[in-house]
Amino acid sequence: MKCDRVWRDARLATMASGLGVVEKGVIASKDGRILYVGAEADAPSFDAAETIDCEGRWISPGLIDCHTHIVYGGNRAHEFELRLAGATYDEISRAGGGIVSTMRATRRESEDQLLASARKRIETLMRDGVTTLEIKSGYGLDTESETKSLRVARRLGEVLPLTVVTTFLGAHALPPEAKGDKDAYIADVCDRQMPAVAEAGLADAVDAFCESIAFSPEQTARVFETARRLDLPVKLHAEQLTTLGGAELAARFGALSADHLEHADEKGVAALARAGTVAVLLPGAFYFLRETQKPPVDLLRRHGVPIAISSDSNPGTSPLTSLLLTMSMAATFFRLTVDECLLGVTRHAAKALGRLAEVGTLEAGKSCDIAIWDIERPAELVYRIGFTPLHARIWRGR
Ligand code: DI6
Ligand code: FE
Repeated sequence: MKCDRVWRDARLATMASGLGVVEKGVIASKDGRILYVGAEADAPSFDAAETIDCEGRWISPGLIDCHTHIVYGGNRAHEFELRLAGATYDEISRAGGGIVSTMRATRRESEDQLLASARKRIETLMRDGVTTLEIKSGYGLDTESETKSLRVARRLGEVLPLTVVTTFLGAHALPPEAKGDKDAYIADVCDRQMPAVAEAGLADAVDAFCESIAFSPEQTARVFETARRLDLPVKLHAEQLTTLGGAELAARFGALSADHLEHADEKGVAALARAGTVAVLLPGAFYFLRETQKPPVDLLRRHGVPIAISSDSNPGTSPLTSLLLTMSMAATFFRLTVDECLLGVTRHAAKALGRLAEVGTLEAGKSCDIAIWDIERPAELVYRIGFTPLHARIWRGR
């Protein structure tokens, strides 16, 4: 069988069902896609331009970080100091800090500046084996700055060797010029921002922050109806701080994912299960905000909702740029198993992005995005804190 590259003598975690382990496995790639994956004993003979001996190392699908706000201006280290001195996230937001302070910095910076700072953070994620990354807007909060942020996200996907999936999050917070009128701002999101974003092909999905401190379920539904008209799939920041019915709302619109979910109840979880919506858990925000309410992992398991986990990389509530550390947090705080953590950054994360046909498992026909690890057992990927055992990261066969 003619192909470009062969990785042999590997232990595969294909993630095709559970970990999907194959001992003495082999992967062959052609034109950036997986041509063959499976046991060496069953493999055809390959005529490869290059053969790599993995010496028994583990190979997993390239990791997928399916929820980030990684393009932004400035940072919020000063607010962190205020919080250490006793201020709460809420108090800081109401005093003009929080998301709005990042909005000011993001509006001020040029595309090149935003690109340069995001690039460093993404390169850090890539050292953990990340090959697919979702990036949300939501720090521009007007047409000009939202499209600017999404253009930067698209450019990052062109200049870096990884796949970038973009999400329009205009309904993230209220900008000061809206003067407290949330309905008028949502009208701007629906009538101007989202059509401009869709027209320019800048977003692969639409998200909103449905929360007492952000937008109501009714306002979120308006955003989703507009997305539906523009043929864009939706996802939702739901039930992070309070139970508002965001999970059911997301399910009603057939959302790809509902994210956070610390305060989701059984009705919400059952609705996600029926809709096939992925639950994305974000332990970095839980850690950084010192939350105590954990997401309802047992309910999610019982109802068979696929669980993804993600860094939520953002300057205010999760300044986190390691997906391996995110897995460790998901295991330690939320008691996810090793298999659940690994599924959460591969197969289920791909599903949360609507990309499972393309990435997320080692299967013939998919993009040849793989991570090769210097480990003895998969648990090492979850167990270590602040160490990356990545041996090599392959994106589209290279
Ligand atoms: N939920 C969050 O935790 C972040 N955004 C969101 O919708 C907060 C982002 C920030 O504080 O900058
Ligand atoms: Fe988020």
